[in-house]
Amino acid sequence: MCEFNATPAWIMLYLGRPRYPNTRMKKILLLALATSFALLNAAQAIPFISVVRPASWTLANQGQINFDSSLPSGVFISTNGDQYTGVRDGSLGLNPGISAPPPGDTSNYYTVGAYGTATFSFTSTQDSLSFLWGSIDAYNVLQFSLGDGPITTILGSQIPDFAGLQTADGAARVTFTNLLFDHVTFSNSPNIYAFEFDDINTTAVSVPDGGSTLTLLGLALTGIAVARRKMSALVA
Ligand SMILES: [Ca+2]
Ligand SMILES: [Ca+2]
Repeated sequence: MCEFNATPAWIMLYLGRPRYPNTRMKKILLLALATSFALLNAAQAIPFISVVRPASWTLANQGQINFDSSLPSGVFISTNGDQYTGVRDGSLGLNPGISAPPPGDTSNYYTVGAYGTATFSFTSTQDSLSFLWGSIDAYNVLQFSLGDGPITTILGSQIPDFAGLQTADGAARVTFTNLLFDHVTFSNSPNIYAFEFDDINTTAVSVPDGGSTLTLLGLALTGIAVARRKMSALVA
């Protein structure tokens, strides 16, 4: 298993640039910025990525979303593209130049073709995504977003131990955590074939007030208001 956590460069650059001569004011600004970053970090989804390659796969009807049975409640798929984007029977084997079933997968799997996208939407906010990604291609694109909020994009080439193979060594169960999202889009960039996957699991966030976005927004606004009050007290 490997783990990876991206570090946003912008905050490091900002922290390295003293813009205010007043040391106390600068500390408060940095504290406010760090607080905002901590709040936004959860919303913007800087995910941890774990990769597992088991010795063998058991796939038929595995996972909450497996393309062999109906979608669970609260999950919707919207797709566009040509006829090569959608569910494919793994027992048909390789579709040359179009798609390859994940190694050992003779059940239905999903493939996104050229100029295709598949968006999985959830009626509740999720905080993890796990699926069999095979074969992982450098140009496969995964986009997470929460409401109309920021989008986090992960490329196949960013997956630890990326191999670019259609063998078992090129597939993996990939799990993303440390993020919040309510829809995730699978696509390719540039627009070529193929992003194949199966056996999707997610976990839902439990939010008592029914809206994590509103909760995070409220916390962020509160943090900013506190920081502004402290700044006003300083200059008064
Ligand atoms: Ca399946
Ligand atoms: Ca592939």
